[in-house]
Amino acid sequence: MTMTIARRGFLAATAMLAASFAGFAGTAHAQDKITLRLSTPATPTDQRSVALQEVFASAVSDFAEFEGHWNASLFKQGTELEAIARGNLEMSITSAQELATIFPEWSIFTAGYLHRDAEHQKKVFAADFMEPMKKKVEDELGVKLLTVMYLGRRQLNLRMSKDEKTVMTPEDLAGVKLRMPGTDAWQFLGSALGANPLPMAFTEVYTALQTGAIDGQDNPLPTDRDSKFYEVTEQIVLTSHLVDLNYLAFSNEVWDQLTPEQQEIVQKAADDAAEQARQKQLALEDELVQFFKDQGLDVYEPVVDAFRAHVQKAYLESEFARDWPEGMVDKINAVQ
Ligand code: KDO
Repeated sequence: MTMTIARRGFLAATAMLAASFAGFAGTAHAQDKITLRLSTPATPTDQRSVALQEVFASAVSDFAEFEGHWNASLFKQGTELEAIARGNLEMSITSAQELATIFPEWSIFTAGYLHRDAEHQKKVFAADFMEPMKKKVEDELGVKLLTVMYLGRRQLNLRMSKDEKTVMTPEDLAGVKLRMPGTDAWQFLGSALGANPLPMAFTEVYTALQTGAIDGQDNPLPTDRDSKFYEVTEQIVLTSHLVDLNYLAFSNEVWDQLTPEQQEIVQKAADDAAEQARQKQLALEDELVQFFKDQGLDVYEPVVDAFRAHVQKAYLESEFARDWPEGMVDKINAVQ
């Protein structure tokens, strides 16, 4: 069942009419619930999706029906924020890169080697200095960022064998066609790493690796396993170039129609789901190196300091950095 807030009154009235014609009353309970449709390119087995289905859906079930639309089956990757703003969608798992297409200051969180780890990411999101940035997204886009979801440390994953191509420094990536998701901020990260970035939607990556349309892609290890990229690649280079995150985005219009108690439940459900997913992603990141080795892939560390220096220099000298709020990098670094 698909029901947006705007259509709720109409549908509830229709349901009541149908019930009275059928000669019984009080059967419209399911229709009274708000439907919370979430659209994401993530698979249903991604730990963030699992936590939303297991934790979030049940916590809000007294007054809302959570409907997850995975594999970009409802909206294409990158179009979800606009869909929420227009009242066509209630929730998404958005990224700083997507937010940066509308609010350039969010590109600060697209910079490589900025967040130190999952805990740092969580504390930064909760910091006071984030309030004006979150408020602007609410006021100007009508999107509430409920919580931060840990995606994991992004690693390079290439089709070529290590014998064909060993990657130790950014120079070794010269000429490598590296798929990055489709926004400027993502493309910039690809070039900052030393590669030739190529924009492509997440749902097309497996086939592109299989056919050789691209030489590689970058994602955290849990995603590489979940989307079976290991079946069509030969090596993983542990650059850890981005401690990646997503934000659980929620329609402000829907939020405003919830009671304060319901808002509290939704907020807690979001935080609890994010925490479950965070812990599972972290555990998977530890376990999966061996899994990929068992699948016959080479998994190794490059000279991470060389990547860090190259990437940080590229960002600090970039156009992006001009849009970052004054002193924000220092504030982020100071969060312990
Ligand atoms: C991807 O397209 O590589 C990416 O990892 C980008 C993230 O911001 C996020 O959208 C993610 O895909 C999807 O949730 C699929 O896991």
